[in-house]
Amino acid sequence: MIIPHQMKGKSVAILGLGRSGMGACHALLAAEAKCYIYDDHQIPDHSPKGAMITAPDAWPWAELDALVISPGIPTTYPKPHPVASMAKANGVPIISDITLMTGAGIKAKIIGITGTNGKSTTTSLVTHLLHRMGISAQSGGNIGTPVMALDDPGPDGVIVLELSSYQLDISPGLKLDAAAVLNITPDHLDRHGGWDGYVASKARIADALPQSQSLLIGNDAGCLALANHLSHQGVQIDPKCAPQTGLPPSLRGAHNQMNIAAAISLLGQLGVSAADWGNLLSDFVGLPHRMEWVAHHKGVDFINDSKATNGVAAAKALNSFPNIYWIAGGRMKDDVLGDAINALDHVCQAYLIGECTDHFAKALDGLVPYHKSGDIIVATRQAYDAARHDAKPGATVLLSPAAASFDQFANFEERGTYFRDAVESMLSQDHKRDQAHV
Ligand code: UMA
Repeated sequence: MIIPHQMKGKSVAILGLGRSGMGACHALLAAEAKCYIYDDHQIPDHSPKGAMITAPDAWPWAELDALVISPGIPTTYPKPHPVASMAKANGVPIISDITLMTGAGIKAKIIGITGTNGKSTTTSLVTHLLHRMGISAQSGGNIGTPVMALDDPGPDGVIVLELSSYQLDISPGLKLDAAAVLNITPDHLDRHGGWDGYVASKARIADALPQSQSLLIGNDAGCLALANHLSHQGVQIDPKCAPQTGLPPSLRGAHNQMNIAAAISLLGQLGVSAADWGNLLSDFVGLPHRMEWVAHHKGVDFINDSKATNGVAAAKALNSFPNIYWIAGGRMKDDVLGDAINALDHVCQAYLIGECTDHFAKALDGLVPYHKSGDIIVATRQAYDAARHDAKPGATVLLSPAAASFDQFANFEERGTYFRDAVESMLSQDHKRDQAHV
């Protein structure tokens, strides 16, 4: 755990008792700060020893030194949470767990990675490369581990942070040694008051760098728009610095070239280099639900890309495999299939699931054959049978929904796990049937 000794004796309120709020609470208590904590939806049965669970109306606002707010709670758009408004009215700074962490005198170098897509993969890539080179490294932030739960790996080590736009908006005082913005496409616009606000949030990462360090930026239109908001010089990431061969399946596709190039460039900014990056990357396992290889059976690969909750992300997977039997659908985004509509060249047939089935069917009409499958189990069976029947080289049953999961699942993780289970159970049923016929 990182202990924010700078907060010793201070009074801090915490709103939101999820991963980041609870992480901040434990760390603040260890630093001997006074903690007032609250959650609108889930108050824990046992509060951490020494913390006071009190409704914000009863907080001693005049005494508070900071409000630590969870990144999912709006402070501005679409409208500020009432407690954020109370903090502003009382002149109490709104901060995140990340502000606490970077103010804690960490000895390790800190890398920050943001962007609309690819943040988690790039964060994992940097961490993987550091480990493979024998350098002590930890990753946290939006990737899942709350930052206060990390341990400082010391002056020879590195902390790799995945930073969301939500986190960048509430992390004054953030300090980084190197940083990258991978790409920017419309997402979370309601939370940022529109496109300009979203880009401005991403630009905040530059303010965390020392003057001597350039911000690494991607090469899409969003990153070009970012240049207008930057306090620092931006340097474009060169995808050519990524190795082309020896990469595992989870690192296929042009988007992964960018992620790898960003990882190598970030390490370069810390003075870390390697003679053979390809060799170091060859055993990178990849992240669950992001072009995750699930199985290979009778000439067909199964890939779980449940994390692709929008058309931009799905287009990347659609461009990465040769003959695709595509499972898509869920709760539709505003741009329907978005970029995915321009990435259908490798799609043999589509299998539509969830709420947006009719809208996706209309968009695909005349472009690729589609089936209204309804749910993942039916879609997986239909896609596999068609792939076996067609027997094309590199046939891939790909779940890359281009839509949110909330119509049928709690989140994209649950959807991806359901797909994995559907594949496993289908292949095991087929195996039993084949055995019975022998
Ligand atoms: N809550 C309130 N009032 C509200 C809203 C929420 O009290 O009005 C409470 C909830 O009841 C909950 C708590 O706030 O108990 C916060 O829950 P949370 O899930 O929002 O936050 P954490 O568990 O702290 O998770 C956060 C990040 N969540 C968000 O940004 C929404 C996690 O990113 C991150 O991994 C974690 O901190 C550790 O750093 C997740 C995410 O969905 C992956 N990020 C978004 C994305 O990637 O698109 C930005």
